[in-house]
Amino acid sequence: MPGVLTHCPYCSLQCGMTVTPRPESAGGGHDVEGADFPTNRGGLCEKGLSSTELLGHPDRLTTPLVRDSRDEPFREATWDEALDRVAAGLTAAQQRYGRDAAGLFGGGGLTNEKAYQAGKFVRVALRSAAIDYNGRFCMSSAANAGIRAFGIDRGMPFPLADIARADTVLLVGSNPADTMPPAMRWFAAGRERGAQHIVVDPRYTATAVAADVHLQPVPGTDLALANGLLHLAVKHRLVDAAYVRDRTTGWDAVRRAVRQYWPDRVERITGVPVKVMERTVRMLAASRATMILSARGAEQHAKGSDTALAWINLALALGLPGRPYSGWATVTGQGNGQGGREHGQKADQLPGYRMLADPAAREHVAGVWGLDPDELPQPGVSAYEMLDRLGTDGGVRALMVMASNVVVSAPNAAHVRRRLRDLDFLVVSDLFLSETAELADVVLPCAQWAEEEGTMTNVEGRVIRRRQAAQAPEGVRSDLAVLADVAARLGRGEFFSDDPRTVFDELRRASSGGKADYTGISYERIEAERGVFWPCPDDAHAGTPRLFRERFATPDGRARFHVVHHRAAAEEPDDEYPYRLTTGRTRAHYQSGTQTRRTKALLDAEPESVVEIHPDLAARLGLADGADLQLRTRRGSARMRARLTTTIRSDTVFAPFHWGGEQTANALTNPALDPASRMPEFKVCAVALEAVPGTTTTGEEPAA
Ligand SMILES: Nc1nc2c(c(=O)[nH]1)N[C@H]1C(S)=C(S)[C@@H](COP(=O)(O)OP(=O)(O)OC[C@H]3O[C@@H](n4cnc5c(=O)[nH]c(N)nc54)[C@H](O)[C@@H]3O)O[C@H]1N2
Ligand SMILES: Nc1nc2c(c(=O)[nH]1)N[C@H]1C(S)=C(S)[C@@H](COP(=O)(O)OP(=O)(O)OC[C@H]3O[C@@H](n4cnc5c(=O)[nH]c(N)nc54)[C@H](O)[C@@H]3O)O[C@H]1N2
Ligand code: SF4
Ligand SMILES: [Mo]
Repeated sequence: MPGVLTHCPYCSLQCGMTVTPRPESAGGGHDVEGADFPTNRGGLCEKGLSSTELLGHPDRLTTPLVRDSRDEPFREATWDEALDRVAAGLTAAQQRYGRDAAGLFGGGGLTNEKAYQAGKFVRVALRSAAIDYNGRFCMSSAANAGIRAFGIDRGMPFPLADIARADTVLLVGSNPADTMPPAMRWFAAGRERGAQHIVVDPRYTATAVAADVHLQPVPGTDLALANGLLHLAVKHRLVDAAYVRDRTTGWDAVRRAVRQYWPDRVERITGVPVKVMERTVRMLAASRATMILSARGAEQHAKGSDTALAWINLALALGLPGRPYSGWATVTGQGNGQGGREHGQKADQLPGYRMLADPAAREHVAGVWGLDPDELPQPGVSAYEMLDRLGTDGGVRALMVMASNVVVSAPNAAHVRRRLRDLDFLVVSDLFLSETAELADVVLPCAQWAEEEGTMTNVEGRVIRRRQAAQAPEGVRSDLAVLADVAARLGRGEFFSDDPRTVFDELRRASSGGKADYTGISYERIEAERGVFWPCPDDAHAGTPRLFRERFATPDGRARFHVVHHRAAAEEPDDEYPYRLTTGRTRAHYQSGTQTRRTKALLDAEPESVVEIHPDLAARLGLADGADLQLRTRRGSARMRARLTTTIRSDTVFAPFHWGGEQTANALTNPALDPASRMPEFKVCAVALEAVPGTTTTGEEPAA
């Protein structure tokens, strides 16, 4: 049987890959090979290369699991019984506490079709306001900033390959060498042409190693840094006055505001030397093609959206957005992180990036759905707020979790676990018994990426086809069918289909005229054109690889400056919790680790959670390399092995969040939310560190 061209199950690069079944005589299973797709050009990282191991994995769930009470073990059930229980659980909560007592928590890994169906299911089948998703923990700050400044949220307003054509690239809080390894080819190609790269990260990451300049700020100070760079741009007359005049509004107020960010002050806040800031701003202004790329390091803060706006201000003042091989972009994370935020999984949103509170949007989407607009609920609350209120007055009592492992990945995870336990009813759809699924009343085994059809929208805004390349095991079903079947049990079956193409065609109509317009994108076109970039408002439209050439998506076509000011992190170090903790990713593991901790090569590469700590700090604590470290914050504690490394600031430790149990980094993190985006402060909190007695320490007494 020939191989099938599909895409990786993991990150937003959505590398093209060919999946080929191995003959039974060779033991069965599937081979995987990088395909010559425009983003990865044959490259795959170790996660993509090992992804087919999950298809026939022995831990795979292949039958629904149910139980009558949480103290009992699960027992296997038929799909009919499981789905009856789901419908009954959701209905009982709604009858007792009102419609909004049943809800859904979705994921940015779901296909466009599933994300769309999930949003519609909650609004139409449950008629509830209670839906949000893990993208709130990922892209919400950058999305909020993009909408406010440019009038639209497409993470990258240009194709990935444009990176190779930029003369200067600044990455702030982005580590693609580990988080999107095949994308590094475009950076490397730029550097071969003589491009200069700058990395802003509290760690000297693999990405920073490959760059020319590394700025190593205190976590949570990127906003001050951006304002400081803009101050210097004004001082040295590097602002593009003609661009500011012709293409933007709001500059004067920003120019005045950044006067307070004189270099010495910014050095004191950020720890970045004035000389390095001077060099950076001159590099950014000197080239004709300059990009500023943002990611989670800058955005996952209680001031993440203002921080993104500060870097956008800098980009606008230098005249970058809309210029060839220039601009500001945010590097989306999850497989369908972009599409997942366009079709109604977000509490305040309808398909096509329409807003639920907007009467015209309600009217259009209700029309496509065949409903009266008044039947649609109003916006609900954001992801962490929903989790924080589970099982309480006014909160959700019966929850469906689809494609997220919140017990590991949500902030303040021990609290989230308690809240999940307080639910009347929890149903989790997953491929494996994740830490969250372990708490459920009903577990639904779902099909995975290579076993079904659908579309994804990659990091560039290119809509691509995920093709079926393997047979799903007997007993598993697609989320699309699950939602349609539960809707039918709720008496709303006529509104739902379980066929991806049918759902996608409806999504196209629902998106028509919206910001994320998919009207002209069909499965056939995606096939023929190797993906189509949205917006694509009709069949004759070529799609839009590059935005902002002529105008921005604001009513007057101009980009908007915003006055934004530095403020301290929600929690700063003190006597009791003297250090800063930041969190993020390692190369081998993906997110909550449900998939990659079950993959042999990846587990061998990184068998446990390791916290990075500077040797100077380790010496103060009497800690040797490899020692067990207890980390404590106001929320909880976690235990991880220490790795001594000079690549991190000596006042900060870094922990990955890929692990559960006592290694759960999110037991530590601060759920302080950004007021505009409702993003939690994953990237900085105050932490206390102690060597676990009896493990490998230096034997020295810790310094007083
Ligand atoms: N291997 C792997 N790849 C992945 C994923 C994965 O789980 N594993 N997940 C995917 C997803 S969903 C996402 S969202 C992307 C995320 O991709 P990235 O944003 O590249 O990943 P992170 O490791 O979360 O954060 C990036 C960097 O931010 C730095 N940082 C921490 N605090 C600060 C700060 O205050 N300021 C600045 N400037 N930097 C800071 C960290 O040291 C880290 O190196 O990766 C995607 N790719
Ligand atoms: N401390 C800290 N916490 C973080 C972050 C951080 O940087 N630091 N980053 C945040 C970010 S950016 C993100 S994106 C989140 C991600 O965190 P999660 O939302 O937990 O993401 P995953 O681990 O990808 O969870 C996906 C789950 O769904 C399952 N799954 C995969 N495909 C499907 C499918 O098609 N259907 C169904 N039903 N299930 C499926 C997988 O097996 C897995 O259990 O974590 C956030 N949490
Ligand atoms: S970079 Fe992302 S999409 Fe590409 S193979 Fe690795 S995990 Fe998969
Ligand atoms: Mo993410």
